[in-house]
Amino acid sequence: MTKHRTRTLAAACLLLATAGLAASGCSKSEGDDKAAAPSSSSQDAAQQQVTESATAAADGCTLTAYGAQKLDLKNAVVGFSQSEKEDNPFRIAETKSIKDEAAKLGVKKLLTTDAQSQLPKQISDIQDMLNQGAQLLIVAPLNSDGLEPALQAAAAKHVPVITIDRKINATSCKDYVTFLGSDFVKQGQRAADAMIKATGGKGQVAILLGSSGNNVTTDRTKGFLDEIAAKAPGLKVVAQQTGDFTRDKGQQVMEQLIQSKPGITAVYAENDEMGLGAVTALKSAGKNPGKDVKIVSVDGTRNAVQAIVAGRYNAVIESNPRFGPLAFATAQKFYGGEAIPENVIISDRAYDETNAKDSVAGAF
Ligand code: GZL
Repeated sequence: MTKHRTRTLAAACLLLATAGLAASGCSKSEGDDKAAAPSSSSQDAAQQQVTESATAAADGCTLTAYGAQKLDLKNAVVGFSQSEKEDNPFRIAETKSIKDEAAKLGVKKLLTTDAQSQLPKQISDIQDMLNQGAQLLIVAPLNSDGLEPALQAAAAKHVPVITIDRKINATSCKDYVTFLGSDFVKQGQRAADAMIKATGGKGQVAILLGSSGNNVTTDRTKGFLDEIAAKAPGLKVVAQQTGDFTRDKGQQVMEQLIQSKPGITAVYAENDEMGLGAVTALKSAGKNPGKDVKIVSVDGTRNAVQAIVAGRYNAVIESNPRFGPLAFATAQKFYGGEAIPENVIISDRAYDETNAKDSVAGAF
C-alpha cells in the first residue's frame, strides 16, 4: 500500500476510533469475512469497519476547502434523505441506524425524508430540509446522476453533503464531502465465488438485476460477470433482467424465467429481496430452491440468512446498511478540521451453510 493510502487509511481509522467504532477493522483486508462471524450482540454487529479509503485530492476534503462553517452537532439541525421506501430491510436498517446515532449523540434535530424511489421527490425532499434549516445533509442517493438541483441548493447555503450507500457522479469536496459505502464490484466477485462453490462451476445462471441508473447495479453485475468469465466458463449466464430491487418484481421475473428458460440451475439476485421473491416463484413451480436451483444474493437480511439455515438458499454477501456511527463520526472529524477521504469503503461479511446458523444474529 502506498504511503499516501496508508495515511488516508490511518485518517479513516482515526475517524472510527473517535466515534468509538471498532478500529480493528481498519487493518481488515477486503477479503472474505465469513470466518469473522459477528459477535452475538447486535450493537457489535452494527459497527461498520473501514476497509480502505481512497482520496483523489492530496489529503482529502477539509472544512476550509469545502467552504463550510464549523458546527457543533449537538446544536445542529441535520437532514437525512432516504431514497427508497422502507419495505426493504436494507432501507429500514439504514434509516434506523441514522436515527439511533443521532439520538445517541444528542443531535438537536434530525429531519428525515423518504423519496419513495422517485428522483424528483428526493430533490424536493432535500430542498425542503434546507428550507427547514438543515445545516448538514446525509444523503442516500437514489441514482448516480440527476441530484444536481439539490446539491446546488445545498452549496448555495454552504451546507455540507455526506453521501452514503450509493456513489454519485459529482465533484468530491465541492458537491459532496465524501462517499461512505461498500465495494460493489467486490460484492459481485464474492457472489460469483459463492455461486461457483454452490454449483461446482457448471450450469445455467439467471441474474436478477437491481434498479437501473445507479452504480450498485452496474458494479455488482460487472464484478459477477468478470469473475464467472475468469473462473467458471462452465457457468452460462442465460438471462439478465431487472427485478428493481423488490421482492414482488423479483418473484414476477423469476416466474417468467422458469417458463422461458427451464434449464436454469442457479440464480444470482443483486439483492436479498429479489432472491427471496425468486425462492417463492421456484417453490410454486415445484422446484427445490437451494438444492436443484442454487440461490446467491447480496445484502445480509435476516430473512435471507435464515433461508440458508433452512436449506432454501446458498449464500449471501453482506452490504452493511448501518451507516449511522460512521456517518456521524465522519461529520465530527470534518467539523474538527480533519481531511476526509473521498471514498470510505466499509467491509462486508458473507454467509453460507458453514456459518449462517451461528451468525444470523448479525443480519438485519
Ligand atoms: C446498496 C443499496 C441497495 C441494496 C438494496 O448500498 O443501494 O439498494 O443492496 C437496495 O437492497 O435496494
